[in-house]
Amino acid sequence: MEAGIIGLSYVGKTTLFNALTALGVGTAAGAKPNIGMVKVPDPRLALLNKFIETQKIVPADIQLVDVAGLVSGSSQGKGTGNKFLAHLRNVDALLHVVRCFEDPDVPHIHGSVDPVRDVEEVETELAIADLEVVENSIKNTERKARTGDKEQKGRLVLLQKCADALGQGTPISAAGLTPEQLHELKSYALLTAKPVLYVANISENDLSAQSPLVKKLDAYAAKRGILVVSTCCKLEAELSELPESERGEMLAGMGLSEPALAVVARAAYKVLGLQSFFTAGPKEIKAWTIRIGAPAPEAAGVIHSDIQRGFIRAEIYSVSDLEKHKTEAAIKHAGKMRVEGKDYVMQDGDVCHFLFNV
Ligand SMILES: Nc1nc2c(ncn2[C@@H]2O[C@H](COP(=O)(O)OP(=O)(O)O)[C@@H](O)[C@H]2O)c(=O)[nH]1
Ligand SMILES: [Mg+2]
Repeated sequence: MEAGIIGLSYVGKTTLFNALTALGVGTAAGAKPNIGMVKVPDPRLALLNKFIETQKIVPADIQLVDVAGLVSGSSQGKGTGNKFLAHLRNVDALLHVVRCFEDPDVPHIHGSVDPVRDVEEVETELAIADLEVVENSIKNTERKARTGDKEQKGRLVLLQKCADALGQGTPISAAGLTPEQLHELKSYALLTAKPVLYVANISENDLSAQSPLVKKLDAYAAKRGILVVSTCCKLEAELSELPESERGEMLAGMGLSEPALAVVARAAYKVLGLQSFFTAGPKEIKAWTIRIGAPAPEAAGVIHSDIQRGFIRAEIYSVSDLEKHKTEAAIKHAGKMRVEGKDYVMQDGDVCHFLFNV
């Protein structure tokens, strides 16, 4: 999975990137994006390892892309242009960092902190960038549709609908399109069609996220059905620089039970409709990512296309079965090892052995 970090300048995007990746990159905004991999924390991996000895543990990973701040009006030719948005076209989800902290030492491009104004400004810029893509595609499609091509004519109607929505500042994700239409638009990689998660960057003096600024953002997000995760990026970035053994103490001092990475990763999975399943054996215990609702062969295909192609059946148990019975043999003995076929819909936390034949 790949996630892109967006927001205005000086809101804490690169600080969040550092908090999540522990890469400690400089915060000067360059032309090139910062790219880093993060391992998705999942306590179930260690739990599996309590009962199954293995050589290595492999968590799922997310690739993070951190770009420069959006410049207002630049997409209409003012300023330098939001060209760097191209780096975000292929991400699966957007983490929209919204500044909710006051700090006289950190300038705000508008001279005051106002999360809702900022969010609307960024979303307008994304809509404008998408509108440009859609308008160019309309021109191309019109040319093709003139030959009487039915498919192109249908496409033209769809693109026009997108242009109308974007022109009113409505993101594609809220334009009332059917899943089929959204699928048809995939190749245009529209930014406002991507799932979004707001990351409220809260002040180190407001770790319980109770300031009026956060509440304002929460209310706005609730109206739009968007999930908000609150985190103090600055403290989290400092936390990520500590040796693992000292992090627990700092977290406790902040009144938190887990670092931002765990919270953000979980929320990103939720927003994207994703879940995890595991494979566990003497060579490795590994977490894999699939969409909620995926049938067993699709899960097999995440491991290898051959396993999907030659799928026969899967033997499946849950992490809690292992906790209760301690070994796979005991799970089988207790009749809890399930044999599932092609139509089985995968459940979060399934531990699988796939049987296949190619
Ligand atoms: N006080 C405070 N400062 C922060 C916080 N998060 C980021 N900053 C500071 O804000 C400035 C801009 O942060 P940066 O991550 O570079 O913002 P970006 O332009 O969005 O990438 C830096 O000096 C950070 O140290 C925070 O939670 N509290
Ligand atoms: Mg930055």
